[in-house]
Amino acid sequence: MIDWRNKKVLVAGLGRTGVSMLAFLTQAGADVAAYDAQPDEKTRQSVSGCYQVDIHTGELAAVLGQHQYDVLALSPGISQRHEAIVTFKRGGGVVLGDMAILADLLTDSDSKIIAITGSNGKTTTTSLVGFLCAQCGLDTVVAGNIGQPVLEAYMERAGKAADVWVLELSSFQLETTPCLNASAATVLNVSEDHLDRYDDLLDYAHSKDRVFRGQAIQVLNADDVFCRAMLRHDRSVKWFSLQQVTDFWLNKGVLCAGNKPLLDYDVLSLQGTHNAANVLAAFALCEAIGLPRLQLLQHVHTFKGLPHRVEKVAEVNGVVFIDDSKGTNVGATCAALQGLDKPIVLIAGGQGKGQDFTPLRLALRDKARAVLLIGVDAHQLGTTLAETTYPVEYCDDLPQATKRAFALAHPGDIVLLSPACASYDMFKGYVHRSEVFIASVQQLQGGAV
Ligand code: UMA
Ligand code: ADP
Repeated sequence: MIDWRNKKVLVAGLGRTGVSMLAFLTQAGADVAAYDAQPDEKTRQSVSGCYQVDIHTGELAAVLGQHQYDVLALSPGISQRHEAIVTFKRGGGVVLGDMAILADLLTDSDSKIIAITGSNGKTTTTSLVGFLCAQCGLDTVVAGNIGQPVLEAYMERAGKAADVWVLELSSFQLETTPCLNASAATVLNVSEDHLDRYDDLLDYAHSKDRVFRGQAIQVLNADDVFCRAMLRHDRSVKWFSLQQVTDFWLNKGVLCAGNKPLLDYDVLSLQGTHNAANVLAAFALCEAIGLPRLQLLQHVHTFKGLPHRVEKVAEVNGVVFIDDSKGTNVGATCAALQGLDKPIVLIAGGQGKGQDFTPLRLALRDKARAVLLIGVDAHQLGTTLAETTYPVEYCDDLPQATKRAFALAHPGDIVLLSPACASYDMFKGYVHRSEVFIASVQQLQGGAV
């Protein structure tokens, strides 16, 4: 385990992750300083009040250049391809994130780690796996990209070991994790996301593949070409699929394990075939750490899906409104469209993150009643959807788009908010975007929600 005493560490980024690293590292005896490009006043005050550390701001290059740090403890929001960080590493500096620090802390413990990444379905699968582990009687911690930073969760336990850590990891977190050494790990799927931080899709997929470093049992999606390529021949593997006979697969609406039917998918509260893939992956991960199948089958029935993910929020004059504000990339929106079998008025747009929107053309074909576009990259999306058979219109904001969607929808249609984009150009986040959508639906004439 790392001895942090007398290590000179710069914690970069003072969001939730940075503050948790600061708290842990000061407690572990490191000589810590903090950096944030633009810390807000509240953070500045609470950090200097609680930890008595120097807070550097401005250019990271200048901060790293002026002081001799051994370790840069990096928040996921800061790319380690930052020139200053590349120079720091070249000079022998070590860059670690909170996941790497946790992995080090758990090195000699009996706690298991289940690690979940992928472009879409991470939070749903992480919640389901956490739920199943807890229902099966394991002392379970669910943390990571899902919300609570892992070191915050670790310190909350005050030294009490957990049976299992169920971790959601983003590609950013994996970049700063040399070896997680999970017991079981999955990459659920790979489709375009965060291309503003990667050279291309392959580069992004490589960062996801890091989740398998160590000895983890691999849970792999047989339907995804990138995931198939992640197979390590020296490992135990469990495959899942929506199309082909594998360890866990969907056969005409029935979840199966090899040639054994397990249960009908439509008895679960989850919507859409993409969520069937998440359930299959969750079974595979739980079985990989030894949970009994009978117990998993018993408990999966009581799992409710998560809000803002293909969630029906209202029906007004026969038009159903579905909130998929968490559909923040093209793959997610395509999956949401594929899982719904009514004519759809789609509301999309926001920050495109450098994605190629072309797959939406196919997903919308024969399904779209109309598409309404909002946000900073609306025109880029609109250009991709040019010369399609359905109307594509631009709206100033989400309330206007919702109103227009209702006007264009026929009774029996669905109005789907699934933006395929990040929300930060117009909203505080995807939850705020949902709130504005739901409030706009409530404004509609006769809108009993
Ligand atoms: N900052 C800089 N320089 C920069 C960028 C940011 O100094 O170049 C500073 C900001 O001023 C801010 C701080 O860094 O004060 C924010 O740090 P952060 O962006 O790493 O955010 P955290 O609050 O630590 O939250 C992070 C994850 N955020 C990101 O990856 C962007 C959260 O995932 C995660 O829940 C949390 O750690 C706990 O693990 C959010 C997310 O959007 C939900 N994730 C992306 C996704 O799911 O697609 C990857
Ligand atoms: P993440 O945490 O990876 O963003 P979520 O579970 O929050 O994933 O789901 C986000 C969106 O991704 C959902 O609203 C849905 O549109 C889509 N989605 C969920 N699971 C899958 C999957 N297995 N494959 C493709 N798309 C999915």
